[in-house]
Amino acid sequence: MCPAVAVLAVTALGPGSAAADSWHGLGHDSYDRSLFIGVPTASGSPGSAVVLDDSLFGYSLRNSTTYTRGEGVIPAPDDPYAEFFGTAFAHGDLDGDGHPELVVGVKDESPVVIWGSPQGAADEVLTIGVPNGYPAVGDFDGDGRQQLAVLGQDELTVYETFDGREAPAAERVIVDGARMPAHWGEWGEWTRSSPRGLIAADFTGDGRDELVAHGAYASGGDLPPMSWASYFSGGEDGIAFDRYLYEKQGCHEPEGCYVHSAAAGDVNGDGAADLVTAIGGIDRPGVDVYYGGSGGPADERERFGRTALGLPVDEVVGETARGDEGGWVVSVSDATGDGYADLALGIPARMPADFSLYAVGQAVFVPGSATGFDPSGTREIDLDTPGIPGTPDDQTWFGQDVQLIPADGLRPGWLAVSTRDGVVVLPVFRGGPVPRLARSFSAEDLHADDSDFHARDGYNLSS
Ligand SMILES: [Ca+2]
Ligand SMILES: [Ca+2]
Ligand SMILES: [Ca+2]
Ligand SMILES: [Ca+2]
Repeated sequence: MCPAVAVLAVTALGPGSAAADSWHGLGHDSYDRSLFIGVPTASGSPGSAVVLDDSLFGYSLRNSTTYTRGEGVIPAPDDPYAEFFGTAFAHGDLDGDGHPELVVGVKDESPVVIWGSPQGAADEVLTIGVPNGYPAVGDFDGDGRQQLAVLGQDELTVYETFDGREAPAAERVIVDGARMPAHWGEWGEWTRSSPRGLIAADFTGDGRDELVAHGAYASGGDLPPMSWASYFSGGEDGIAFDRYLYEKQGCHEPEGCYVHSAAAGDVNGDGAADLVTAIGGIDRPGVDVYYGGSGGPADERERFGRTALGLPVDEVVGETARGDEGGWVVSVSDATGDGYADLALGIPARMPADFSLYAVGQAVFVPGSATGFDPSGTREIDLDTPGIPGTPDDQTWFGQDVQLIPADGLRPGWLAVSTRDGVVVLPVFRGGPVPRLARSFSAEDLHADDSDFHARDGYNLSS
C-alpha cells in the first residue's frame, strides 16, 4: 500500500448545471436538521439521494434536493450496476469557509463531496478515492476545524485540511495497525471484514471527536453473521487506533449477537457520547450501550433487552421479537430536547401477534434519562398506529431504517421511519413522537421504483 496514491478527482461544471436548491433560501446555513434519504438502484436508474431540509413547517418536497448519479454535478457510476448512492452521509465545513459540505457515500464506489457555498450547495464536487468508503466528519485534533475521515475496505483515512477545494492528498493520514480484523482463519470460512459504518462523536467529553468503525465478517457459505467494532482515539497528533470494542461478536455467544447498526449520542447526559449497537438475532432483540468516558466507550456494555426497553414480553415467544433480527437498526439523538439522547429502534421483520403476516415491521422510541434509556416513556409505532399511513401487509418492512433528528429550541425533533413503500416522518415533542402528525413521502416522491427494492435494505436514512 503506497500512501502517496491518492485518487481524487475534481468535477466542475459550467453555469446552468445546478442540481441543488438552497438551504439558504430557508434562512439557515446548516445540514444539522436535514434528513438524508439514500435511494437504492431503481429500474433503469443509477440511484439517487434526497436531501429534505427542515423548515418551520417540517419537511416537505418543496424544501428538498435530489442528487442523481450521472445528472448535474454528480458523476455517473463507474459500474452502471453498482447498487447504492447514499450508503452513508456526513456533513461539515471541510474547507473552513463557513459553509457546510455534504459527503455522500456510495456502495462499492468512492464518496462524493458536494461543496457548500454562500448560495447553498455548489455546482462542484470532489470524488474521494476510497472505494466503498464510509465518511464521517469531526474535529479530531481539537483545532476547531472539521476534518473528513473515510473508512474503506482496508484502511481508515483522515484528511487533515482541505485548503479551498483542492485535494488534500499530501496531508492525508492513513491509520495503520489492526483497526479491523482483515483476515481471520478461525471459525470456518470467514475470510475478511467489511465496513458497515464510521461514527464520529466526542466519546470522551473533552471537546475533540473520536471515531468508532464497525462492520461485519464476510463468509463464503451460510455461516451466521458476525461483527466487529474498533475505537480510534484522538489527540493533538490526530487519530490513532485504540482498541476493539468487540470482535468476532456473533450469535454463538451466550450474551452476544451480531450488530447490524450502531449509533452515538449522549444517552445519560454526562457530556460524553455513548455508543449504542442494535443486537440482531432471533432470540436477542435489543441494544447494547457502551457509555462514554475519559477512556472512550466503556469496555463493559449495558444490555437493554425488550423488558428494559419497556416493550411487552410476548406470551408465546418470551423476550424474542416475534420476527428475526429483533434490533435491526438504531438511531440516537436528543429528539425530545431534554438533554438526553433518545433511541429509535427499527424492527422490520416483526410479525403480528397471530403470526398471520411476515415482516410487517415496527419502530420503537425510547427516551434517554440520567440513568440511560427510560422504559416508562417507550412508544411502539407500526402500521396499525393511528396517523401512520399504510396498511399492514406481508413484507411492508416498517422500520427498515430509522432516524432521529434533534430538537432545536422551539423546533421539535423528528422521527423518520422507512418502509417498503416510502418514508414516514413524525414530530417528536417533550412527551415523545406524535404519530397523528405524521407525513409521508412515497417511493414516487423519492424518485424510487419500489418494485426493485431489496426491501429490508431499501432506503438509507441519515441526518
Ligand atoms: Ca465549506
Ligand atoms: Ca473527545
Ligand atoms: Ca454519555
Ligand atoms: Ca431526549
